Amino acid sequence: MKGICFFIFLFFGLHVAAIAQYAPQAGLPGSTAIDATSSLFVGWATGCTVQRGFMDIANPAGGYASVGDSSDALGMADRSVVSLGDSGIAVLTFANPIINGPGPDFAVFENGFTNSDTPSLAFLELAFVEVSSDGINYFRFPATSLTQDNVQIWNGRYIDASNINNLAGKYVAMYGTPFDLDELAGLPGLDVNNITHVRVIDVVGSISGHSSYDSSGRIINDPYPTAFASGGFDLDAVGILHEAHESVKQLSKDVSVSVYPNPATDEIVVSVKGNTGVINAVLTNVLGSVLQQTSLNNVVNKIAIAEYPAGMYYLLLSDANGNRWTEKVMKR
Ligand SMILES: [Ca+2]
Ligand SMILES: [Ca+2]
Ligand SMILES: [Ca+2]
Repeated sequence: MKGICFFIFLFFGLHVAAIAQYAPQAGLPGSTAIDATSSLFVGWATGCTVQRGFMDIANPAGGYASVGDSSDALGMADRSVVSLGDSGIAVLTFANPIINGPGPDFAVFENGFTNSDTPSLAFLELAFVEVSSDGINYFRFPATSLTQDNVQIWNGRYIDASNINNLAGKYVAMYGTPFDLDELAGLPGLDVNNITHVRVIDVVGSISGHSSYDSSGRIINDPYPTAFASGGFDLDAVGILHEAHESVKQLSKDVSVSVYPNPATDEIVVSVKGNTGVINAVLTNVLGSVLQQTSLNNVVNKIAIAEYPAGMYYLLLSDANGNRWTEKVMKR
């Protein structure tokens, strides 16, 4: 009998674990939602391009989503949105790269709303989130949707945020859904300490045809069809929690140089404005041993540092007129 009880306990224990719950909707204990007015935010997206999707991907003749424009995704969250439509895409850029600090590093805002009767449920439109450190190669946060896929979400049906992980739109308006770059650390081709682009891709949400899938191959069920001008994911804002310190200095009267990110992992970027000649760059370790010497001929120059051990380095810049500048750079 004792053995059977243990077996039953084990069975149900495992069953509960199998329907693992994530953080609940904003305002509930344990939620990871970040209020738009939080002092944790150090910046907001400064650039956005949008590729709209159809209002209904199954009926292209109906036309594209059209509410708002890309400028609605810039600056602090404010409930002004750009609607992406089914499978629509937004690419966000930033004044300074996003880096992987402790905990979440940026948050995405949509305009969902809670069910007034049941605060754990909300009308949510979801989107995949991807990041890039070169604007070419994008890496997706592994998304999870444990919402049932038997009954299409739409009129009178809401989503429980505790079934959703790593999908933008998990939290209601003015509450950011957080993303932690640590989850993507170590992927070849991605420098989590130099994220220059965030890409948001609408989840279609249909459970039959044109479906979008989570990282485990489950159908993601979210409101479908949304065949109106504000269809699909409504992007309000992307807030930065950890950004690279960018050091901008005047090398001479005419020439300014900025070095970022700092700390850096794979490469240091040196951008030169107003340059009228070649700038010489020397990278040394703390003992002054020269590791690299290069001429910076471009507006944006990259110095590879992946092969060096973590620690402090010096970047010495000089021009033909004898102007000199030294920057301390931390390698992670
Ligand atoms: Ca982080
Ligand atoms: Ca959708
Ligand atoms: Ca906005």
